Amino acid sequence: MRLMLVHPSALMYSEIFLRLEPLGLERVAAAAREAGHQVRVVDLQVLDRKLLERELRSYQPEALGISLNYLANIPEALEIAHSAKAAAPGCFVFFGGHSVSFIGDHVLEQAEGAVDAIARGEGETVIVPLLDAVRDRAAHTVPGVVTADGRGPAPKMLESIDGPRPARDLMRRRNRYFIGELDPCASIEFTRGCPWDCSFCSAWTFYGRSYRRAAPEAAAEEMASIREPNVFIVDDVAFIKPDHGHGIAAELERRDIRKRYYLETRADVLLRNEEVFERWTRLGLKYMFLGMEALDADGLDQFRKRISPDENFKALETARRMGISVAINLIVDPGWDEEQFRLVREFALAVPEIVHLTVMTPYPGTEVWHTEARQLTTRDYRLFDIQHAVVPTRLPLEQFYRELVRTQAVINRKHLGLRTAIGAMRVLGRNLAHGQTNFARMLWKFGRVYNADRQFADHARPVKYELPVPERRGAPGRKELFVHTIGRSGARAGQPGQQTGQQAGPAQ
Ligand code: B12
Ligand code: SF4
Repeated sequence: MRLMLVHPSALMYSEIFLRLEPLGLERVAAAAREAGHQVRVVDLQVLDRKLLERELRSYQPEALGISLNYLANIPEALEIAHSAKAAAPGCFVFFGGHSVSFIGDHVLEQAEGAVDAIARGEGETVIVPLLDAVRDRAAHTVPGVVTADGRGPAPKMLESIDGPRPARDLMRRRNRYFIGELDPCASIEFTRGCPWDCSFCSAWTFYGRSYRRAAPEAAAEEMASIREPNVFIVDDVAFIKPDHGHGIAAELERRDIRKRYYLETRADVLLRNEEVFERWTRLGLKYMFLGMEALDADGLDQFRKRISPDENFKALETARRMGISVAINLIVDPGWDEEQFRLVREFALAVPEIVHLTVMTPYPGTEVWHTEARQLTTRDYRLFDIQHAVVPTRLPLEQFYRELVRTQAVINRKHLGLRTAIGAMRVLGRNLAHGQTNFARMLWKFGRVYNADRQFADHARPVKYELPVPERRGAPGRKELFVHTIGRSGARAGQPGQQTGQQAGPAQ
């Protein structure tokens, strides 16, 4: 079958720091291709919409799948679905990915016939049975699939995440993927799932609290096949299990692979597994993102981070000692007043790390979606990008954005101070010499993107598509939130106290 897979545009507020290859979509593409289908991928983060429209007409896909990891992309995906139906009559249109898996029925209804199915859960297991079923008009019988005619059984999980290897060769303009000065940058996955259960996050609910690891040899083989000199490790929490981190490191050392790496992890994992991270600095680990979320114990408890401020600060010292550059995330509560913003500015100026701010946002699939007592002030999908306030702010909304942008600007100025600017110029020179312009554009775009008036004005745009109304009813049972429940051998659900223990699957 002629299959086209599309990733929507990048979200404006993140594009300035990064733009990365859509690894999930590449794996779906690989699974379909391995089964003999003809596959074309269009990533709108790096290709323009006109090209997509042209290719819909010339390629005439028999099936079109759109990746929806992000709620904010849903309106764009619905528009594409409508134009695909017009440009390629008879084309079977389906959506898949993280966010849409939690609200499949609602999105199907909104599409008014332009979307034939939503594929919930992991894409590698659903894509081939779905394409086979399209021919027999039996999509509604496939595990994980929701259609207007009914829904199939629960989605299936992969036995092992070792394959299929992402179809990176199908991506065009790969040189446009970057994160900060890691330009160009590829992505790789070593583990899938997260055993913690933070109240604002859906990473754990999607995978039913399971956690799987790639075999070290398979991970190293994949790394060896990556051409880019920089790699983003997409795991939710990197190197939870020290033996796994060491195992991959040993395989990379054996193959003499050196790249520059960026990863995300937790402070307690870093403190517990210092030697692993130390070994990875020798392999090229340069940047690390730590989701600190809050500076005080109350805030951390509220998010159920299961960590103390003390551990967070110790982890920063450890990373500094290892020479790793750290970005810290803090969650801004819409209830903040000027004083709380001031305290964060003070903190951001006092530490050498880059402080990144995200606004507390209840999402479908998270616990806070059900427990947040404050009413949503908007259900416009486009504002659910954790850079907008979607529950009432204590400060008038416009002033809230001024404080937010002012705080981001202070942080930005700190990092573009004279010393940093000289460092940046060096990197810039190196990248430009290799024809890489992403990092240069990022430095230039900051002021245009982070703009309080613009953020405030985003709330006044006409709204065509809205999120469902949250069902407010106190903390739901955990399994009610899960997309995948553990119905396969291997991955199993974790317990809060055993974050490091639930390794499973054939990869061990
Ligand atoms: C890596 C990552 C990123 C990367 C790469 C994103 C990219 N271009 O793909 C970067 C750093 C760029 C990123 C940025 C952001 N991210 Co992010 N990200 C992740 C993370 C940690 C892993 C995603 C991943 O690559 N997994 C590995 C691959 C193999 O899995 P996958 O992408 O999920 O794909 C599988 C399925 O979803 C499905 N699938 C995917 N696409 C399709 C398509 C079809 C047709 C089908 C059938 C199936 C299918 O099959 C795939 C294989 O099993 C997830 C958390 C998570 N664990 O899912 C958050 C997550 C998706 N991100 C999130 C957020 C909030 C953001 C930001 C908005 C944060 C910000 N403000 O800076 C930005 C927005 C980026 C943008 N769109 O422009 C939220 C999503 C919230 C929401 N409900 O919308 C998540 C869930 C994290 C969280 N804690 O809540 N992110
Ligand atoms: S540790 Fe990170 S990925 Fe895991 S549930 Fe908490 S915020 Fe989500």
